[in-house]
Amino acid sequence: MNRKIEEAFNDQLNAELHSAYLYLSMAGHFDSANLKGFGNWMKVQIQEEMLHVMKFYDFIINRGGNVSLKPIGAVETKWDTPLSAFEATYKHECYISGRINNLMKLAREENENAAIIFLEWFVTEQVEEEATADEKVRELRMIGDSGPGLFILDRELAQRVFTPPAAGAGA
Ligand code: OFO
Repeated sequence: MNRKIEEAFNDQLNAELHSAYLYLSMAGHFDSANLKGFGNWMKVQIQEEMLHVMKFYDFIINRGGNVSLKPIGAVETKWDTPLSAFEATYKHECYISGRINNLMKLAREENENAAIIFLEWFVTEQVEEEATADEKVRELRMIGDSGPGLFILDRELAQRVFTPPAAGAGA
């Protein structure tokens, strides 16, 4: 496997684990505040992130590389409001999108076609990741300080379920 790609993909695997860790922290924050719907939304997000982790894992292995795990960076544990947590989520997803774009740039420079095709799935996925978080930010801004509004949104977020991609999609 191209060594630069191997190293960069291992770093991204770590970043995806870090994302899961961040959302686990947010899930705990919401669940202990009795906002179980918000907690559920974050738990589904963890599953999304673990899917991303395993996609990088499989690609590295399939290309004959080595998976090398590094420590996962610390994450925040408290947010002042649900809005601030979702603003942080949106910001984080924009950061991850930037990382994916950098990986794409590297793959093009290294003329690694398999990596380019693999990363295309992530480019599309990040559009959805950003949009989903931004939608919640906008809803929470609309709700403002409304307790009933928060209650209704919490019920709605309790309905979120993890939907794995169809077999073969982006594999
Ligand atoms: Fe893996 O997309 Fe979010 O972080």
